[in-house]
Amino acid sequence: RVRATGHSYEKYNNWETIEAWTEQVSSENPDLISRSAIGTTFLGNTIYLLKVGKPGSNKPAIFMDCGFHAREWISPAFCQWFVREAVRTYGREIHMTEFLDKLDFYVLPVVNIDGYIYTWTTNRMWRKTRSTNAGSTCTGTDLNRNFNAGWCTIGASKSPCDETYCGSAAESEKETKAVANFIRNHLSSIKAYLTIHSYSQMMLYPYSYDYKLPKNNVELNTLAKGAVKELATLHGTTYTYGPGASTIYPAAGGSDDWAYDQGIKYSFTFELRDKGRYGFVLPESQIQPTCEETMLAIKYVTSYVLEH
Ligand code: ING
Ligand code: ZN
Repeated sequence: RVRATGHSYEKYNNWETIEAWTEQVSSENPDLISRSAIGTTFLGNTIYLLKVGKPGSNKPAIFMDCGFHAREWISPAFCQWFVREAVRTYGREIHMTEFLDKLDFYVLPVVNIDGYIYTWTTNRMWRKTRSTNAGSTCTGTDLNRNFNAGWCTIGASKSPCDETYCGSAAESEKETKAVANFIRNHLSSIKAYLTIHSYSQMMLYPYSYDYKLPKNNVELNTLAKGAVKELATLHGTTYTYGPGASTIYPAAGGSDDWAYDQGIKYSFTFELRDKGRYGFVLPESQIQPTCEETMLAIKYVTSYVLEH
């Protein structure tokens, strides 16, 4: 059993600590943050969502999730960092102030909570959920193969023992359902969908389930190019960018493709540091530089979305 310890933005926090943090950061910043629950996981953990922004009517929104894949610890660390930067710089930094006045960020700190806990207690390299599979002794579904976007047609497995198991059906997982239902219910306000993974330093946009290109592919390419250029200004970290299928690998059932096909025209998967030296086990000393540079890219995208 993992003990609750003090929260730190420069360390990896276990779920107990992150859960307590969601309560604390929202109660300490009631003018900027409200916490809700959008569902529960297979093992009964609560999936929290933080709405970050100044209250207003008919505000547009940007949805960002972290922790789809259990072992990608830098991802939840970034969502926590982002929320701290939002509350720390609101009223002090002109861009963040404008963002939070004009739009809301929906930040989901950890989607795959059960898997995340398992990486702390049992297997640091676990990727999938921890749901059981009928007729198999193997556990888990890959949440980023479980969305209804060319579901299980390419780059995904129908075998529950595989790392990219797509599940028994699209949205078979409670975690997928929770995210998809929330987004479906807020489609009129959500202008951008951002999902944070690691590793490989890439900024990906649709499609991954097919080699076809999205309608606004030229716009997405230009936006990604600008965002990764901005990211690199801080520490020289280089990102590649492009459509998922041709930039990383073809893979169906991903959340960014699904969000795009729901009509969210700015949909990106970020693959944070590094390029493989440490891989998923990125040292804690890299949390700060990684999060700071990633903030620049997210803020770049946010400025663009506000202008369009
Ligand atoms: N990479 C993603 C994965 O789920 C991806 C790449 C992005 C696939 C978008 C499909 C759609 O495999 C990691 N590191 O998880
Ligand atoms: Zn991932």
